[in-house]
Amino acid sequence: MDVVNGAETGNAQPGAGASLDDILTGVLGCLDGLDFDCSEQVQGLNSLRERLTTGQFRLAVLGQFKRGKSTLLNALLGDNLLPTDILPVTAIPTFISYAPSLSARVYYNSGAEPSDFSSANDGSLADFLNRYVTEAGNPDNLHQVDRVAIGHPAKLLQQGVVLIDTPGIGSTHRHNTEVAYQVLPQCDAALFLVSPDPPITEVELEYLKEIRRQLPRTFYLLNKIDYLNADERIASLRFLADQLTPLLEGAPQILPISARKGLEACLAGQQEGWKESGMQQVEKNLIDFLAREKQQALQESIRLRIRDQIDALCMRLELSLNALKLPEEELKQRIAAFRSSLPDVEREKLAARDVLAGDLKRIEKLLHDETADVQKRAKAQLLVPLEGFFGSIADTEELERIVRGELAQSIPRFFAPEMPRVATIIQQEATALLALHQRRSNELIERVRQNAAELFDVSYRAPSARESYTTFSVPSWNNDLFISDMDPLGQRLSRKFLTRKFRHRRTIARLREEARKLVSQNVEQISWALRRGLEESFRHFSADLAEQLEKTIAANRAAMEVALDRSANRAAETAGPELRLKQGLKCLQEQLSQLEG
Ligand SMILES: Nc1nc2c(ncn2[C@@H]2O[C@H](COP(=O)(O)OP(=O)(O)O)[C@@H](O)[C@H]2O)c(=O)[nH]1
Ligand SMILES: [Mg+2]
Repeated sequence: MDVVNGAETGNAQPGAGASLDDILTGVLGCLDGLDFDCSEQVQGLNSLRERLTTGQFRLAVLGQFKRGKSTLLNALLGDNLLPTDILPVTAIPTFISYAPSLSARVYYNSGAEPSDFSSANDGSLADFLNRYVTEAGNPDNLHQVDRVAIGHPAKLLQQGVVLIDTPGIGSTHRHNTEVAYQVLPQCDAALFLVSPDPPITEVELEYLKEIRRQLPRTFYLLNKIDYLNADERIASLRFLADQLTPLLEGAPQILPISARKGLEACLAGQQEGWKESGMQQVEKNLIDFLAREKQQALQESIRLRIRDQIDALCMRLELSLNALKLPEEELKQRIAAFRSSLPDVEREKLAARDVLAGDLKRIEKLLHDETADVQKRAKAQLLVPLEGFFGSIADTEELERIVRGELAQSIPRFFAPEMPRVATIIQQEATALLALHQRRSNELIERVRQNAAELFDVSYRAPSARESYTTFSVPSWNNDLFISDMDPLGQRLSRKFLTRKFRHRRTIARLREEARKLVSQNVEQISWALRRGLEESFRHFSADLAEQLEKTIAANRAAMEVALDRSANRAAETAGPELRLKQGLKCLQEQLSQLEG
C-alpha cells in the first residue's frame, strides 16, 4: 500500500522481524540453482517479504453481506467514509491505513496505472469510493479494480494496523464471495461480524472454518443489537456462542455492538452513546491487542504462509530425489503404480460429478417449487383483485385506464422484493452445497498428492491455503420488470368496429389475458435467471475440479519422471541433478527447522 507511508513501520520489532526475513532470503537462495520451475513460489515468497518489511498488521472485517462491516469500520474511523447500504455495496477489498491527511488510490487488475483521488476533480472521497468500490458504481467490477487503498488520519490506525473492508460472502454477486475468500491469504487477523436477524447461517459457518484455517486470530462481534431487548440480546449471544463453540477450542468471547449507533454517537461526539453501543469496548480490545500481540500475531501469520511454501517445495524435491535413487525397474513400477491409481481418481471424479448433478436437480426442484409459490401468490394478490374492477366499472376506457394503472403499481410492488427473496434462498442452498463439494474435491486432489508421496516415501503435509472457490451467482441479473405491453392496435380496431357491449367484454378478456401474461413473464424472469446461474456455477465448478486435478497429477508426474529421463539416458551425467536436488532440499530443510525452532 504505497499511498500510505504510515508510522507503522516503526512498530516492527527488529529482532523477531529480521529472523523471518532471513528465512525468506534463505528460502529464495535455496531455489537459485534448481532446475525446475518454481516461479509461483518465488512470487508468493516475495509478497510475504513485502508484508514483513512494511510491518503492517492487516485486520479484516469479514462476514456475510449486510451484517454491517462497512458501518463498523466507519465507526472505528469516526468518519462516514465507506459506502454502506441495505443492498450489497462493497465489491472490492478496501485497505485503510494511516496517513496524516485523506488519500485514496485505486489499483487495477489490468495493470493500468493506478488512479489517485484528488479533491479538486473527484468531489468528496465518499463519491470517489462510490464510483470504484460499489456494485452500483462498478457493476460486476467492470473497471477491473483489484483493490483500493485509503490513507486516513484516524487515531486507531496509528497503532500500525491496516483495516480491510471486504465484500461479504453470500450476496447474489458471485464475484463478491470469491473476493471475500481470496482476500484471506492477505490478512493477519479478522473481526468476524454476525447479526441477530437472520441468525448465523451455514454459509457463514463454512466461511468461518476457512478463516480459522488461514488466520491465527479472530474476534467475534454480534452487531445490530439495537434491534433487541435485554432478554433477546442474551438469547442471541447464547445461540451464537452455541453455534461457534464446536468450531473453536472453547467458548468464544463475543462482543455485542451496534455499529450504527456507535457511528452516530461518534459523529455527534457523544461519549455515553459510544460506550452504550459497545464500540468503546471493541476499540479498547483492539488497541490492547495491537499494543500487546500485534507483532506476534503478524509473525505467526507470515510464518504459517512461509511454511506452506517450504512444504510444497520440499515435497516436490524429495519426490524427484527418491525417484532418482530407485533402480530403473523399481522406478518404472512405482510410476506405473501411480498411473494405475489414476483411474480410481477419475472414477471418483465422475462419481462426484454425478452427485453434483443430482444436487443441482434438487436445487432446481426447490427453485421450481419456490417460483410456483410466487405464481400462486401473484395470482391471488394481483389478478384476483382485478375481477373487482371488471365487475364494477362499466365504462370501457375508464376500465382500461384503471386496470393499467393498477398493474403498473402492483406488479413492481409485488415482484421487486420477490426476486431477491427467491435468489437468496437458492443462493444459500447452492453456496452451502458447493462448499461441501469443494471440500470433497480438495480431499480428492490431496489424495493424489498423498498417493504420490506414499509411493515415493515422501512425507506429506496438507497445505493451509486453498486455491480456488466456486460459488453461486445470478448472471446478468435483470432488474427490469415486465410492466405492460398491452396492444394499442387491438384497442383501436375494437373501438372502431365493435358494438359497445361486445367491445367491453373483449376488453375485459384482453386485460385478463395481458395481466396473466405479465405475471407469468415476471415469474419466468426470476426462474430463468436463477436457473442459468445454477447451471453456470455448477458447470464452472466441475471444470475447475477437472483442471485442478489435472494440474496436480501433471506436477507429480513431472517430479517422478525427472528420474525417468535419467533412466532413458544412462550415459548422461546423473550426479549433477541429484546433487542439486539434494542441496536444494537440505537448504530448504534447514530453513524449515529455523522457522519452527
Ligand atoms: N439497526 C442497525 N443497522 C445497522 C447496524 N450496522 C449496520 N446497519 C445497517 O445495515 C445495513 C448494511 O450495513 P453495511 O455496513 O453496508 O453492511 P456490509 O455489507 O456488511 O458492509 C445498512 O443499512 C446499515 O445502516 C446496526 O448496528 N444497527
Ligand atoms: Mg460493505
